[in-house]
Amino acid sequence: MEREFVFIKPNAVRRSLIGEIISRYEKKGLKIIALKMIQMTKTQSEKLYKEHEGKDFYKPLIDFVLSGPVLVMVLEGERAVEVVRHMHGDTDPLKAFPGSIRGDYGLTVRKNIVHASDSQEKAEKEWQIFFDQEELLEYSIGEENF
Ligand code: IDP
Ligand code: MG
Repeated sequence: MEREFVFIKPNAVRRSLIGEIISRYEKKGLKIIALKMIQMTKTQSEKLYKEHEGKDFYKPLIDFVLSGPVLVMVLEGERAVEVVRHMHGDTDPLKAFPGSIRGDYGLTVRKNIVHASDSQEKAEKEWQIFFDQEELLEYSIGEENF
């Protein structure tokens, strides 16, 4: 089983898309093992986007993710990293296929609705920015049915 770190970006929260997005993960068979709504801190955002420091879109991206509450979560499932990134679609909502979350709800690259870590290693690092180990819960969703 893999774990994937995801967050729903502030514009999606403001647009009342939380339920719609979470519902897709549930229906797909991914298990939500941690979830909370937070106002991200500057320190957390800089840790999360460290790889993009110095790029032209970095500062506006940080300002954007701090512009309002976000939902951070950890999803668990077979091949969760690849599955979630596939469900999210291309970073640019224009290139993301209809049917993907960004393809259906996104319009611009910066405000592309959702974030997901791009590897298992990154997922482990990224959830630790927002959660303590004991916040990740163990329970069954009848995984044998998926
Ligand atoms: P990802 O979110 O699909 O993994 P990354 O390349 O890691 O994409 O970029 C992180 C975030 O930075 C993107 O989700 C997007 O919001 C923003 N971003 C990436 N490239 C650009 C750009 O060229 N212009 C504006 N924002 C960008
Ligand atoms: Mg990325």
